This record gives sequence, structure tokens and C-alpha cells, in this order.
Amino acid sequence: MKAAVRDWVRAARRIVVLSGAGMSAESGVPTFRDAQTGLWAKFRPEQLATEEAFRADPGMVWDWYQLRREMIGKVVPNAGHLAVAAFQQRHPGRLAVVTQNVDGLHQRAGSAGVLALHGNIAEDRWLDRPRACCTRASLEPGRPPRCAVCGNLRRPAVVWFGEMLPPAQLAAAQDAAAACDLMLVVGTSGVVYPAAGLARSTRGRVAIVNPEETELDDAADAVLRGTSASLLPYLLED
Ligand code: BV8
Repeated sequence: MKAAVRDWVRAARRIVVLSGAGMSAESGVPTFRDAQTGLWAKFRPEQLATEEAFRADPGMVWDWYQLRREMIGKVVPNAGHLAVAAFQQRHPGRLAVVTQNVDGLHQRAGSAGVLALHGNIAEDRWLDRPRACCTRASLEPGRPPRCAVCGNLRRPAVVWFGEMLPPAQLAAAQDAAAACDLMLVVGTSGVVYPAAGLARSTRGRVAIVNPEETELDDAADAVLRGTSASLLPYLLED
């Protein structure tokens, strides 16, 4: 089946790679549904990655993001990220990357025009609408940092559960899904919407790359049981 999917890649004029946390697993980044460790072991990510959790205990949620940032700072893109970026460089405009990941590894691998639906963990923004006093000069260090004048908190610039996805990114991803001949759905459990919905609304054929069953298997034209770092270099080679 993997040879057939490689033929689909070769024949496709427009390809979308829709990636999830599994894309970064072989870089050493635990997936979103891997068990949380330490202080956060008793929580599920859906409980921590929310505005409600952050407002209830800013320090605890901020520390969880700091731990993840440190971990991501120590890893590098894997062969799967690199194969996607290399394909884009060899075939400009033929492959679009739509990712649910916030780790920036597609971008660091050299992929262009990455549509990061859930934001970027490396960046912060103000929790409440910033006032004139909320400037870099008024930033007071802390867990989390805050505006020394009005107390406005800094928060990770990611999309929390219950928050809208960035409209421009989502619209571009929906357009890419509608226009593609082939969507490679890589390393995602297919649980989180509206991102997972792209695999159901695409015009193109759907091929899943995942060592385990996913919520999207029923929507796939092909399911390749394997890892992204081992399969993508094969599927994307000319
Ligand atoms: C929203 C940033 C509108 C934060 C994340 C229907 C429509 C719309 C919304 C909903 C809906 N149904 C439910 C909802 C609500 C909710 C949702 O989807 N909940 C789920 C839990 C049911 N969606 C939202 O809230 C979204 N917002 O819809 O706004 C709205 C507004 C108000 C009220 C209502 C609606 C916002 C969702 C964004 C949440 N933020 N991340 C952070 O990172 O801290 S999502 C988070 O999950 C990560 O970004 C992660 O990427 C993403 C998805 O998980 P996966 O990537 O799939 O990772 P997972 O661990 O699950 O799976 C890993 C997979 O990899 C596994 O399959 C494994 O087998 C595989 N794997 C492992 N190793 C490898 C591998 N694959 C390949 N190779 C390997 N080596």
C-alpha cells in the first residue's frame, strides 16, 4: 500500500500534509496524549490548555508551558519534517503544511508557509486586552510575567480549547484542503476539531500515516501503519 500512496504523491499536483503531535514524536517531543508527568500527571491536556485553567492557577499552567518550551528547545526536526521541507523546496507550491503542532519544528526544518492552526508555544501575548501601560518596559518577570502597572498577565500564544483558531490560518487551511488532490494525515489521533475536520472535508484522497488507529481511519483511502520519520522520506522521494 505504501508504494500506491507514493504513486499518488507523484501524480498529485496539490498535496496537503496535515500533521499532529506524532510528527514530532521521533524528535523526542511527547505527544499530546502521552501521559503528562510530574505535577501535571493528574491532569489531561484538555484540562490544562484552557483559559479557565490558566486564570484559576496561572503559575501552574505557566510552569507546564515553560517545561514544554525547555523540552522543545532541546530537540531538532526529524527525518519526517526534513522530508516534507525538502519536497517543498524541490516542488515549489505543490505541498502545503497544515499543522496542529505548536513546537515550530516544521518551520525549523525549512518548511515554508506553514499554517500553524494552534499557534506557537515559543511566543506569548497579553491575557487581557492590552492597555497603554502594557508595554515591554512595564513587564515584570514572574510565573507568569505581568504588567507592573495594571497586572495584565502574559500567556502562551497558543490556541486553548474553547478558543477560536486564527481565522486567516483556518481559512487558508480549508482552501488548501478543498483544492488538494491528496492529503497526508500524519501523526494525529484525529480527536481535535476543527483541525481534524479538514481530513473529512478535503476534495483529495486521504492517506493516513500513523502506527496506531485514529479517529480518521474511516475517512481514509489508505492507512499506512508506520511512523512519520520512517514513511515520509519514502513517500516523498522523487
Ligand atoms: C474551537 C494548543 C471554536 C495548546 C491545542 C467540533 C467543532 C469545533 C470544536 C469542537 C468540536 N468538538 C469539540 C470541540 C472543542 C475542542 C475539541 O476539539 N475538543 C476535543 C478534545 C474533543 N476544540 C476546540 O476547542 C478548538 N476551538 O473549536 O473554537 C469554538 C469556540 C468556543 C466554543 C466552541 C467552539 C481549539 C482546539 C485547539 C486546542 N489546542 N494545542 C497546547 O498545545 O497547549 S490542540 C492539541 O491537540 C495539540 O495542538 C495537538 O496537536 C492537538 C491534537 O492532538 P494530536 O496532534 O492528534 O496529538 P495526540 O497526542 O492526540 O495524537 C498523537 C498521534 O500521533 C497518535 O495518533 C499517535 O498514534 C501518533 N504517533 C505517535 N508516534 C508517532 C505517531 N504518528 C506518526 N509517527 C510517530 N512516530
